[in-house]
Amino acid sequence: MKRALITGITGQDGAYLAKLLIEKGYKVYGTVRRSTSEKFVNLKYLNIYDKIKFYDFDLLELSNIQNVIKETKPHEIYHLAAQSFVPTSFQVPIVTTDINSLGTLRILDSINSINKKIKFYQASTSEMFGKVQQIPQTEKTPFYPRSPYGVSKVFSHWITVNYRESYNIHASSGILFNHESPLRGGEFVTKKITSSLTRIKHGSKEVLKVGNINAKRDWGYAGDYVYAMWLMLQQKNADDYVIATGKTHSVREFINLTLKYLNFEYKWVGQGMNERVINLNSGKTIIKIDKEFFRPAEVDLLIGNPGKAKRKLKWKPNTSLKKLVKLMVDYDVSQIKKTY
Ligand code: NAP
Ligand code: F7E
Repeated sequence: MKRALITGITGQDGAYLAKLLIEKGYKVYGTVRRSTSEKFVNLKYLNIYDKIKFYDFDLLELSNIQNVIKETKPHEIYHLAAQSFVPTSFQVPIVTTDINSLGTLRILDSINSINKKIKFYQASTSEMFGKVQQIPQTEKTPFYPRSPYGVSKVFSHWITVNYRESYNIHASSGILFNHESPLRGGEFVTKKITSSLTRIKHGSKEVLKVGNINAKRDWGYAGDYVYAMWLMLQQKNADDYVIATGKTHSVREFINLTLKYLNFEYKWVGQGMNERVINLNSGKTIIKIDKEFFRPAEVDLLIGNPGKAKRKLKWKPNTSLKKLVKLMVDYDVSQIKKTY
């Protein structure tokens, strides 16, 4: 039986990847940072909580990382844990760097000293492209990160390449573009939009406040993307791959798709910081622009070319943005119905 260790199993990707690996017959071990509040919502939602063995773990603690690897003896490590929210990385850049950059190095160095045969997946990101130097972005596009998060991931990306080339470790880096799902963290823009507009549709008086609605992202579905992670570790040779849909849409377009799916009659009015959305049935403003949600430096446009993954991994995205919106809103509606 193959053993896989997933760091960050309580996050969005950790949950979908754990489900995939369990279905493939793996014994799955998951790392968890202690906290006083409930952490297992995603794993319980996917009905896999009792199939996973959990280990206390923090990327800041080298001996803890080494002990978990020694105890679980994994064939594959999927390193998904990170401080992954870009705005937070501007607030806590040093902690972000320690977790994301040095945390990755701590794992790679542990693999190198404990068992070089362990295969390693690094969760790299399109945020490394930042102020894009080429459209669309490929594995060869130069990086120009625009946040401490992006910079921290450039380090973890290159240290993965370096350990692969220096010590012959099967270490692959997936340069994943934004991917979303019903289990996406609540502060990311897609989930913030679908959950808030769903509540408003069901009677909430709140106003959805957003930042730069003209930013464009290449959004895919997390369920499709974790399959690419697994494929990377099944290849004879480790390598780096862009995982993306090849299509880009603005935050404004994502809002429009959500409003339409929820059957709102609405109108955009005003301009710039005064732009807003009015619900034509109630006459009330339901979406506003708020400067609080703008970033010190923005990534304006991301669009990936997944050609290499298509050719070499035989991977392709299967979920359109419209379908993704449907998946997310349907889940948000089911949560509201469960509450009342
Ligand atoms: P996520 O939902 O934010 O999950 C992050 C996970 O990391 C959580 O389980 C979190 O645990 C854990 N973690 C954070 N700090 C830690 C620490 N110091 N020690 C141990 N665990 C820690 O992220 P995701 O969306 O699933 O993304 C997975 C990975 O892919 C991340 O590395 C992210 O940077 C990267 N990525 C994501 C995307 C995307 O669009 N989703 C795209 C490209 C790359 P807690 O539950 O304790 O917070
Ligand atoms: O922002 C704009 C915001 O926070 C997307 C992480 O998983 O994907 C994610 O990073 C865009 C940005 O994701 C709001 O300015 C407007 O341009 O959903 P996000 P992200 O920053 O792209 C990458 C690939 C990762 O690796 C990261 O870990 O939306 N935006 N208004 C807003 N963003 C947020 N969060 N909230 C708003 O109100």
